[in-house]
Amino acid sequence: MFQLSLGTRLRRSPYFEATVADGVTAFSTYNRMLMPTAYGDPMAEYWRIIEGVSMWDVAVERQVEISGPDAARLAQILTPRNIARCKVGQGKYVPICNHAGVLINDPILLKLAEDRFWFSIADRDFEDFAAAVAAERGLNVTVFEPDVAPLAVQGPKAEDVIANLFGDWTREIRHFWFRETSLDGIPVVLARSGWSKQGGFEIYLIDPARGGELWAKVKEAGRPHGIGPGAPNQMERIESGLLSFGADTDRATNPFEVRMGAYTTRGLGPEVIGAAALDRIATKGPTRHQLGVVLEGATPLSSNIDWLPVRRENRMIGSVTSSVWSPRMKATIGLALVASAAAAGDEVMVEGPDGVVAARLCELPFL
Ligand code: THG
Repeated sequence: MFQLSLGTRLRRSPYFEATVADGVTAFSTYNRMLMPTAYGDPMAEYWRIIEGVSMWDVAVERQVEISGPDAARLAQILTPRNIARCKVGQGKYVPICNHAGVLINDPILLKLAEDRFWFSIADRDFEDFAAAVAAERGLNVTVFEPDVAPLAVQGPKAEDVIANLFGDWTREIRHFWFRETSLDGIPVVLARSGWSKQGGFEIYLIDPARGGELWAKVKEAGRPHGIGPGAPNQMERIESGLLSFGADTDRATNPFEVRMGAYTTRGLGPEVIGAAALDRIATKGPTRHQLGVVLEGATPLSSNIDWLPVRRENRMIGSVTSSVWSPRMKATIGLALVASAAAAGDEVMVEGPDGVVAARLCELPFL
């Protein structure tokens, strides 16, 4: 059809050559980097995540590091979730909001030391925002993007692969917790995390010169478990109800609308960006919410590049923001951002690229 023009603005991952050697067939862009999205066999890639183990180049999940005497204070200013009790070695899923309470990122926060944090960000610039806030508030911190490159190992057999590589102590790591360690001298941060609900780890590579080496080691350790290359998977993540920031959110989405209300804290006070706005929204109640949608008929929708209008009794009530064929549900399913009055069980019509399709709203996750 057409090609993506490469250039120095579009950064490559330390695993780039390895993914090309392993047959990558498609890339997307994310945080101004190339992100592998497919290796030519979508069903094999899906079932490896569900039943086996898959390895993903997710170097696009960039780290924004905040360190220095005021680092903890700035980290709390930047997220409306109370992180006072976050321990060194612990990660937390934290919304980032603007002053109006609109979601502008949904990173995982890693507390590396009392005065050192990483925000592992979604596809939206954050470094300049964090640095500007630090300067405006007169805080004594350093804000920068270290060249750290996560490699995800996901699926029910991921734990065995990681234990084989790093040792059995890794089986005790709790969800979102991590440890700084090394693999044959390659410095990494090892975390139990990842954008699937099938279990797994993320190996944050700290020396970008050693991407090929790390990729080869994971591949070798995974061989007995049938590991293969993959990527953040639309089928699995929609079945599991995981949010894709920027795909399922728009320029007005607040955390309550996309099931992130539980990751916000009331009454954090005026220093925290967006906290007062979220307190007000919580009192009034959000105007939209996110539900699942199951489409009738066995035909997958042919396009996923636009939000699809959703109508109930001929009135527009919202949009399907992402949709996909679900191999386990044997139906086309999607995430819908709809008016708060719409509820699970409601019959709706979705305006797909090939015509209008009947559908029913449901609770999330699907599986
Ligand atoms: N890994 C790393 N960084 C990332 C992502 C990642 N940064 C961007 C993006 N992905 C962040 N988004 C998410 C969204 C959801 C989850 C993780 C990252 C997630 N959610 C669970 C859920 O919603 O059920 C659990 C949340 C919880 O229990 O706190 O795991 O993938 N490094």
